[in-house]
Amino acid sequence: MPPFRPSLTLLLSAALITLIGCSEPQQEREPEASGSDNGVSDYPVTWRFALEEIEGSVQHVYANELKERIESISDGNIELDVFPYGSLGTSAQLTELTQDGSVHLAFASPGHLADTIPEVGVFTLHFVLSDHKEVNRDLLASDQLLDLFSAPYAEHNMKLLGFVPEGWMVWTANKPLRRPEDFQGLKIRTMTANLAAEAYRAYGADPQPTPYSQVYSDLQLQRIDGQANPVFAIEEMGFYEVQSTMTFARPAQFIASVVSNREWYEALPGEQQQWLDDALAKVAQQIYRKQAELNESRLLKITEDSNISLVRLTEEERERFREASLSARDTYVERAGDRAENILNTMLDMIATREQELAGSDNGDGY
Ligand code: 6CS
Repeated sequence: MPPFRPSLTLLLSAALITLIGCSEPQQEREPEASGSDNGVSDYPVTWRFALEEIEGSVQHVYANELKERIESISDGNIELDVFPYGSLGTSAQLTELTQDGSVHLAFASPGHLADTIPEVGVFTLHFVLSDHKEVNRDLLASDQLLDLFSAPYAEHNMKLLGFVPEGWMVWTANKPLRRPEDFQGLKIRTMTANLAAEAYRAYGADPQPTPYSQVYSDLQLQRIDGQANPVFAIEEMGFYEVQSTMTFARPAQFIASVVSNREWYEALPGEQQQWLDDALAKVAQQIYRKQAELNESRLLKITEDSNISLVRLTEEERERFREASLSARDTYVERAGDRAENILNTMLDMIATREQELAGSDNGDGY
């Protein structure tokens, strides 16, 4: 049994009321000061960091690493309070809490966030990223990529602090999904943003946008036929218990963004902003390896604990999905506009250029 079950509504409501009750009303509220007016801070200061995933997840590993680093760099002057999924709210609620300053830092996954910031829907498209590990790692860590997204986030009162790779999306269902035709009419759970459904609509599926906390029960009750998530999440959320097959097609990596309230970040005293930036940079260097290790060990656990079938698509099979996926790019551009088109084209150029530079080097991205 996974350590989490989805009946969270009461728990979430209570926690939200407590947290919001601590804040002033949104319209009258200044961003919470982290130091005094004269630049001298009253230490220690506590920052709240909200996660979209439960304890043991990639986001939790990231947050613990950040906590250790920030508390050490600041010599204990900053304390980071980490709130795993289930303690504050759904992804959409966490974004609201960040925008109004109730939490200082949070994860915001594009599959949910694209209803607020349509441009991030690019990360829900299939076959955009490379099969080459270094290409993806360099892309996600690049300032050029962050610059492309900083204005869209800022317009929604969020500061984009980084993109975090969490592993390839793996499809689970009660049958193998080897061809786009296998998706015909399939009720596949997607993350809640409208754009997140488009990649699967392109295969003829019947997407079912659903909050993360509801996926297990919807699979169990067969209200949905399948879902997509990285391996570590399939393990810790127990999805493998209620599905017969995992199909590995490497259509997209699960990419999360780390954000803060923009006004809060900009009002941070200089030394605190520096500590945060330094700690984020250190964690960014480690997380790619850590998520890969976590995904590998969780796959082992799934295969030890169950008889689930693992289906790995051939390159020919993947190519059929790639071709079928391309129409979703047009929908993305139509819905998200010119800035989104520029983002997609720039990313494709950056990936192609880096792939050429690394041509011939054997660096497949297993996870
Ligand atoms: O599928 C989801 O909704 C979630 N999956 C992961 C791996 N992280 C957060 C997200 O909300």
